[in-house]
Amino acid sequence: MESLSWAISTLALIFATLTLLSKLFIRKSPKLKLKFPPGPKPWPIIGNLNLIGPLPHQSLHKLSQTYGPIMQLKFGSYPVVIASSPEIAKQILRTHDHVFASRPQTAAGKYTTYNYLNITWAPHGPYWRQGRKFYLSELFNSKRLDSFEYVRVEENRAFLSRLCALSGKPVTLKEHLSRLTLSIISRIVLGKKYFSVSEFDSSIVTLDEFQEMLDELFLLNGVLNIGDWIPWLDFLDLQGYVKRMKSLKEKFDRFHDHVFGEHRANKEGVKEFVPKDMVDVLLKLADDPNIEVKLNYDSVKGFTQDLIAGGTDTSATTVEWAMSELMKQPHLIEKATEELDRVIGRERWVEEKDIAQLPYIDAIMKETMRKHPVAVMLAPHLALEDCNVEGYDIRKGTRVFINTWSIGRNSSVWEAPEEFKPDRFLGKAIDVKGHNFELLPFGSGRRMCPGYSLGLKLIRSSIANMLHGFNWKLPENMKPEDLNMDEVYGLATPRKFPLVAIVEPRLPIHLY
Ligand code: HEM
Ligand SMILES: *[C@@H]1O[C@H](CO)[C@@H](O)[C@H](O)[C@H]1NC(C)=O
Ligand SMILES: CC(=O)N[C@H]1CO[C@H](CO)[C@@H](O)[C@@H]1O
Repeated sequence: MESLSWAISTLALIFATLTLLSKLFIRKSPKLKLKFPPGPKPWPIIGNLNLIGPLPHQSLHKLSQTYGPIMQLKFGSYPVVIASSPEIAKQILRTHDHVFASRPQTAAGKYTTYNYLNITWAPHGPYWRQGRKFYLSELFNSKRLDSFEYVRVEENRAFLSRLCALSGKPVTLKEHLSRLTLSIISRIVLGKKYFSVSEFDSSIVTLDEFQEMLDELFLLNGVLNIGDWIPWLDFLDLQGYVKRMKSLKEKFDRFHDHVFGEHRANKEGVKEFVPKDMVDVLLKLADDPNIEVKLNYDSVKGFTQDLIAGGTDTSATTVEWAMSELMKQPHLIEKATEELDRVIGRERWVEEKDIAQLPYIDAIMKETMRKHPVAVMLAPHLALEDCNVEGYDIRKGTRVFINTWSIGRNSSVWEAPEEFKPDRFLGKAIDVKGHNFELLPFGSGRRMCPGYSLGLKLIRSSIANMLHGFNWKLPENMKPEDLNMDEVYGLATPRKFPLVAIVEPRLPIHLY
């Protein structure tokens, strides 16, 4: 301890001397005066990282109360701009969309996503543009999504039966929701589940192992890795994240090689091969000599991984938040089931085509996305050139975050923002598709989530059927006010304490 504080005071002394000397001897070169967004004064080396707690979006939310809806901080060596009002978000994601369409290159992008060969972390350019086009035209077109409706129906039924089998006992909902979304996404993307749930069937991974890989992927993509912000410390890998990223990449490599091997084998010798899942589509594109930017094997891995990672945790986390908020206010569940009984009746499950007739379910989903956007600050954007936003200069290379969590809690934007009130959306034309900048769960503009329509389908039908199929109770001697709503930060921001609930079937038992 002694020697540490001695070292620090020596460093401080040297630093003070150097600053003084530089003030005396280095004359500032005459420069055009730039006006940066307001923000706290940065320290050397760490910048403002000392102000960022374990929940960065909340720390930044508090800072925005002092510095306003557009502020500039320094994370290590890099300037970072935080937008926290709908007006500034619109400036960045619509007015100057083309300027902010890139992503910073982080260790997570480099190690966990095949050297940025994927879409989420790909910089703006022909590769990304083409990838985005594949996503929208080949993978997420409504015909293809509709063709997978049977997968969503089958997996939802299996999920509801598993819950029913556990009625009367406390269940950790998130485990079941993750298995549901992972099963659906795996079947749509990979053609089958590729993970085993019992020790008797042999698959390349077990469900638990696969879930662990995905949790690790999410964690490592959300962490503040020091080397990304203070490059000359990168080689030390102080937090050990880079080591974990490399080991995770090896696991995913083995998984993808196995999956692609099977897909190639199924295709072997088949004339007029018809793609059955998204990996088939991607491998077909990779074999196509006529496309603008050639896709290689690694790119297909990157795409596949993006699809699996982007789709599973996001949807499961949102549904867990929705159920938690509802269980805090049981009268909201009554209102939802009244609608379900009236529109659907008790003799069948809710189908995707019914959703348009269920405005209250839709309102519950939107209210959940307002209060608990899973990507609290979207994914980082990067300024490709100098730009002026609302009179402030933002330099090329600045990283930009849109704090949607903060926008959702701003009382000038939302009445009583702390309250969970789905009714606020009834009869309002606010959507979640990037047109209303006060509600941006999927972002907006060129970098907006390409999987939003699938995400919405997954979330709406699971919320609707969970409410339709079961009565929901908290475990014995737990009251709604005891339900803790703390968050943990990551690429998705889930509950700190998983929701545990007790279900009882509400529909005739032959339906389960
Ligand atoms: C509740 C569900 C979901 C939410 C809340 C969500 C949210 C988001 C957000 C906020 C972004 C970043 C937008 C930005 O940077 O401005 C994003 C990007 C992305 N999402 Fe989603 N997402 C969801 C579901 C999905 C699904 C189902 C998939 C695919 C199967 C998916 C794939 C992606 C991909 C590939 C990107 C990167 C796009 C790019 O950089 O161009 N997401 N998502
Ligand atoms: C809240 O929203 C209003 C209206 O968009 C905006 O002017 C204000 O700066 C926001 N507050 C913060 C703390 O960002
Ligand atoms: C960073 C980046 O965009 N890297 C590569 C993405 O993939 C294409 C095609 O493989 C490369 O040309 C890019 O350099």
